[in-house]
Amino acid sequence: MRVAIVAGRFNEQVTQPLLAGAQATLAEHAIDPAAVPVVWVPGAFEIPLAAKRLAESGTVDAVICLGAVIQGETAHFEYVAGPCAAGIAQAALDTGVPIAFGVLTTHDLTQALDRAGGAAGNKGGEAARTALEMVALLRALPEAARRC
Ligand code: INI
Repeated sequence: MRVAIVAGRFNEQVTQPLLAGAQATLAEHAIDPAAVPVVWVPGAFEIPLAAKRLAESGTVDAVICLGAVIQGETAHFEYVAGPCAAGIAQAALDTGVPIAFGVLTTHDLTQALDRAGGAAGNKGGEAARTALEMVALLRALPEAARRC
């Protein structure tokens, strides 16, 4: 299983623990995190393009995207979070490669930290699990369809 991670540097105090969560989950599934490339981009807005490049490179079975978009006092949040989510979904559909959405969109930093290894778990780990599940699912689909 060849996996790559794209992570946003913006709100790095959140994205670093998301990355640790994703790497821990990969290790639990016998994937050596040291062999998994981590591509850092400036912020969540840049994640879809990097994820798409990786997905279309033919070198990975799945991409895990990690970011943290935290609502501020301006509308910037909406202009970053929406395109990030839509871009990741589009990249997966365009390439046929599973791209997991481990990008937090929260009202404040506390909510984000809660979901990056705090009280509400680690969404980076969840995104890694999702990526692995989707790879297995897509591999099994042709056989499942033949049996229909
Ligand atoms: N990027 C984030 O990843 N999270 C944010 O909360 C955020 N806010 O709020 O501004 C953010 N902005 C930067 C953006 O992702 C781009 O890097 C920037 O606009 C340059 O294209």
